[in-house]
Amino acid sequence: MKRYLKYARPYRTAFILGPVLMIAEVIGEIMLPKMMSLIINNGVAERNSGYIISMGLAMAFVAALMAICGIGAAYFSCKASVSFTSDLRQELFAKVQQFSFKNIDQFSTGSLVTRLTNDVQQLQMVVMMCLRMGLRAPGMLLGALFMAFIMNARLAVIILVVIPLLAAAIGSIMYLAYPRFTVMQKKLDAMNSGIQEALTNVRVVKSFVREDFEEERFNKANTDLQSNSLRAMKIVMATMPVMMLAMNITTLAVVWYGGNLIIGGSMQVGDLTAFTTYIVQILMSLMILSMIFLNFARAMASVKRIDEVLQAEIDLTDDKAAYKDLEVKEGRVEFKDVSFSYEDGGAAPVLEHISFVAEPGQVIGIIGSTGSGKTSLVQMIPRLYDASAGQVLVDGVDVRDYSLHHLRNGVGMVLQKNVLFSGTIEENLQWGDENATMEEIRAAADASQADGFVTSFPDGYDTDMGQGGVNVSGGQKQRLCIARALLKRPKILILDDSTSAVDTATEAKIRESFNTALKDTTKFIIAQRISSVEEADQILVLDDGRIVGMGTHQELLESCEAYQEIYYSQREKNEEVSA
Ligand code: TTP
Ligand code: MG
Repeated sequence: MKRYLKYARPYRTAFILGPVLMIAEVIGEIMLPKMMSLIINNGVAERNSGYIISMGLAMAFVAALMAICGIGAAYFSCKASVSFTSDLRQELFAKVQQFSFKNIDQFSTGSLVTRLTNDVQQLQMVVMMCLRMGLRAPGMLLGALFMAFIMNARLAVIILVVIPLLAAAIGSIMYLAYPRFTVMQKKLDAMNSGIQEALTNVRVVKSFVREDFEEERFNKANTDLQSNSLRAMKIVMATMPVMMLAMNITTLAVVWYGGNLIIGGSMQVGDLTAFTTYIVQILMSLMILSMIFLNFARAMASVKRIDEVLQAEIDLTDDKAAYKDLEVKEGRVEFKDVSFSYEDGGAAPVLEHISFVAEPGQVIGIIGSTGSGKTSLVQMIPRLYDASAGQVLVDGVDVRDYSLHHLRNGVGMVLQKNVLFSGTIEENLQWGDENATMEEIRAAADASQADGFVTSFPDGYDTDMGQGGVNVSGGQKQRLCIARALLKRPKILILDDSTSAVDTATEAKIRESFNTALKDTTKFIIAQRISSVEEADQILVLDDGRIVGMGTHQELLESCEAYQEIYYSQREKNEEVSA
């Protein structure tokens, strides 16, 4: 709860004014029936029209004041709750941005989206409700109860019988509703994840003609959400009629018993009118209270989910970094007996006992069958994941001793699953360096063999990228991603299968330009084709998470069986093609 006060603090004026104005409105609401009874008793019964007019004017004045207070209360409650949750959302977003890959793996993206939108919305609704009615309902309840007892204590006893019964009903409704709302939010997560996956991958869905399958899958998630929402809503639906029934029965009892009192001469007609109004007010406020509680139960389920995000421990931070100001200068990379698995203490490790040294300016080729751990290995250099055992050193310093900012600034990485963002090509390349001049951008694009096709576009570097960079080919996209990484002028450059969609001739040109443009940068090149790594200073051959060969192309050809296998299988294929 304390954590949330922080978000409320900047808007405390609104948080206070809303309920205060609301109380003013409630006081008026309690006064009106009493004034009405005075008009009936003193004005109508005594045929005193002067009294009726003056009291009537007073009532109109109170009503007008109430309206003004009501508008003010609504305005401030709205302002308070909307601003409060907007800040909360901002903080949640910032937190998610800090998440490590591991954190994001734990929540699904769809679930994070639901938490930042729907769950926050639920909280906003309940905060607004509490501000507008949280005080109004109990205030009206107590006020009306007080007035009813003053008017006629014997009659008011009827209400005392009804209240505990209703309270018990409300209690059991809440008890039943909370777990159902929790389930409902989970189903909403599942549905959102489904939508998100199908929409982001709509091209794959279409190319496999899986629309029907996806629709069926969505239908399942959607129906699941529907039935679970209904299960939760059923309880909410039941509340209203039960309360109405209680209200009507109580009113009848009051009118019947009060009628007898009037006939017996111990009560005035005006009092009974006011009394029935108070009864309605009391039961109404109970009904509102039950609604607040219900929504509260629902919001609590959401708050718990928001909390999970806010409280998520970011397992990869630079809090303990010993040299926060240190920058990567040389680009020397050393792995010292590194082992790694994606889950703590999980099944078979993905990498085992990896040790090697990459000297500044060297080209390190990494080759190995799919799933052998190439991507996992290089991800540890910019600390996208941390080693489970052993050490990764950059310039002789453990990567965990750098600030993430400086470490990642020193390492340029072109991911295997790379993406461009919506915006122009120029804007996308500027991710590497936001102050890059047009000349620098063109130089980088030239080195990655992208300048040629970019300038052939009618709009050149101003060409708008579709969402995810859909309007360039796979190979063009890879070349733009390399240019983006080059603009960072990194000390260490990692290309994870980044030229797989580029033809061999163009790829050779890219490698050539690296030799001149990035002479001092340590380059890691992961590839499937031997030709991509042939000229490397050192080639690591990975198999099932272990290094099974290390050396130059010639050395490996002579000594490494796994390497020979890859080499000859690719040569055979080439000969088949040329034959
Ligand atoms: P990778 O390191 O992705 O293997 P790779 O890069 O050599 O394969 P490819 O040539 O196809 O790109 O995977 C090694 C193992 O780790 C594999 O069993 C899958 C697993 N893995 C995860 O569990 N989570 C992840 O995020 C990744 C990238 C891999
Ligand atoms: Mg890979």
